[in-house]
Amino acid sequence: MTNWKEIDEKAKIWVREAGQRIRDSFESTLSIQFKSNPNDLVTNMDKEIEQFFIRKIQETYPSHRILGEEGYGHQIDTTDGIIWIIDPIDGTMNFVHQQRNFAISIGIYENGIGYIGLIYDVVHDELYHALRGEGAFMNEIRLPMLKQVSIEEAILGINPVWVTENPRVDYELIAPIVRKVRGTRSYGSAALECAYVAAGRLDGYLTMRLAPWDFAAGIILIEEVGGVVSDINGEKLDILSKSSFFGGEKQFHQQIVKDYINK
Ligand code: 2AM
Ligand code: CA
Ligand code: CA
Ligand code: CA
Repeated sequence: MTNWKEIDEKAKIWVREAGQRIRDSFESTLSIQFKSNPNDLVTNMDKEIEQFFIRKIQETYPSHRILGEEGYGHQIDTTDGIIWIIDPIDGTMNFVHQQRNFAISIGIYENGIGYIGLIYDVVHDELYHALRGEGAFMNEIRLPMLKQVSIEEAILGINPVWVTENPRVDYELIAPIVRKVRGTRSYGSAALECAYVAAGRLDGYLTMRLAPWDFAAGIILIEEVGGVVSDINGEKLDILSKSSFFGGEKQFHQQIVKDYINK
């Protein structure tokens, strides 16, 4: 039997320690590089923090595997065993430009089932965390179950790029949703947006392009407060694949998928 409580305690200590390292780094000069294009940034801190987690995990749990955005973990193509899915800094552009609105995101899965979700808002020292079956918390405060919300009363997290011409989705599909909801917000960190859904600050978060490390923790948090997570078509997410993502309050989620996507 896996001792999830023990893993959870260790993971929280490491996340807070990593957060301290990031806060300390604000004093020093960042080294910034481009990845796939000039808007796709990575810094020395993204890499250092991922390597920090890999060292901790391998020292303590040598049989666990690690999937990290920056590629220092393992090559993973099956969900067997325990896998830590890590985004060392989610919202790197915010980290570079704003020194806020970014998070450390860690989801821990066993045989494809999510057990632990941690999203740490480093600057605000707010740790959103969930343990399968035990509920979700922000620091020590338990997050209440989500309350039913209609489309007209909902706030949706969405990047405006999805209502412009783009290769991933017909924007005429998305624009009516944006027009119908009470309001939209875009924070630039998928993990934080998922945490905000779990905390009831957003009623949903919709995006056409995410990777496993962006949503691995968020799925667990949202589900622990009764929310629903799927791809844009309402289909189950594959935890090892990039895809579209839609997480939110159950009634809101169902209504959007039925009336606007699969109409
Ligand atoms: P990152 O900062 O870890 O790269 C910004 O809207 C959000 O999308 C962030 O969570 C960002 O994560 C993520 N993101 C940025 N580029 C992406 C890409 N090419 N594919 C998927 N997600 C991306
Ligand atoms: Ca990135
Ligand atoms: Ca990310
Ligand atoms: Ca990242």
